[in-house]
Amino acid sequence: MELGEIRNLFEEWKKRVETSKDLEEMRQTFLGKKGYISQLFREMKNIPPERRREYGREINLLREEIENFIRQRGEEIKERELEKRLKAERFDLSLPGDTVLPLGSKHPLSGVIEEIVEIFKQMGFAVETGPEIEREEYNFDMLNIPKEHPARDMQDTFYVNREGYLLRTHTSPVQVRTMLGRKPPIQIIAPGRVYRRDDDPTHSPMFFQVEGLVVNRDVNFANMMFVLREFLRRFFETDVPVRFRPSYFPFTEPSAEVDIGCVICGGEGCRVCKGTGWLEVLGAGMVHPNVLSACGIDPEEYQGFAFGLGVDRFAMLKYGVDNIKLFYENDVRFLKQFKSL
Ligand code: FA5
Repeated sequence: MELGEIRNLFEEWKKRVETSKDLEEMRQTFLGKKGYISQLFREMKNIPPERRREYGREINLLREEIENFIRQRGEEIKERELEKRLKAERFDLSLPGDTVLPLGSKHPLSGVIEEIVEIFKQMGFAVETGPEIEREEYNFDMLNIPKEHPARDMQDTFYVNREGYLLRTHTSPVQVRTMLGRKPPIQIIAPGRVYRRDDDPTHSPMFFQVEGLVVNRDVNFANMMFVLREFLRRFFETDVPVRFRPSYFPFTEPSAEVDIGCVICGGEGCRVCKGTGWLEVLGAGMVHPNVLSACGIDPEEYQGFAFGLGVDRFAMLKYGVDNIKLFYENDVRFLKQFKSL
């Protein structure tokens, strides 16, 4: 074939190259080993020697032109094809992946503890903590419960394998630790786990309490009633019926137990409130002078009130749960219901 014909062919190809496949075909046809350009070079021997130089130059020019065209069109095609692919394969980064890991949720008791702590913080209380393996002295003796005193039987205790230590039966030893550690004014709460040999639908061997302690000059029982009523109103977000019953704790005098109207049955009487319509949710009272003295605080100068509430009971009432065990069995079907916490 003549150079002129090949140039014409090139012009025709130029018009119809659309894809990178076409372009590759074109490259083979013109620039490949058996392509037109090689053929033209092979014809060289049939060209009269005086024309060869000129002939060679022309072929090279044509080859360069073809190479340039292929490079340029190649880039265009690549860009167009990429754009097309990106359009077709749009990634939606907001779609969930194939293997969505199940998302956990906050345990209802954790949620309730956080809520209780938040309410007391808003009322000016600071947060304290104490150990779960506690000194017997702090759990009992310094709280005005001497050894052999029948009051120790009120809280059936788990003892540990070390003389003088036990699993704390209430959060009240944090009162002792706080008073030993600093001088009044004191206004603290202490959330934490406690342990007792108890087991029924409203009693668990391990449960949660939040202790409260206020010590200052001129603190009285009415202050305590106000704080507790206000807390209950904020926690249940309604004016729940509250009653203060005279009671006995060795570490407070006078003492009270606080009940709220059973929200499970609306006060009609059910399994949870044992038919009474009321549920005991906390113990409270004025800190006994013996306790203040044992902790180095002069009872003539200072008074205090204290309270201890059962977190599990609060959670049961808030969410209408009729068996405390549900909080500890980790049944996902139960826990899932508290996803919004
Ligand atoms: C006490 O533990 C006192 N330390 C509370 C206190 C503190 C009184 C400061 C005065 C001053 P009580 O044993 O009543 O008191 O327990 C307090 C609350 O814990 C109860 O009202 C109840 O709501 C909850 N509670 C008691 N035993 C269990 C249990 N086994 N399971 C779940 N909740 C319980």
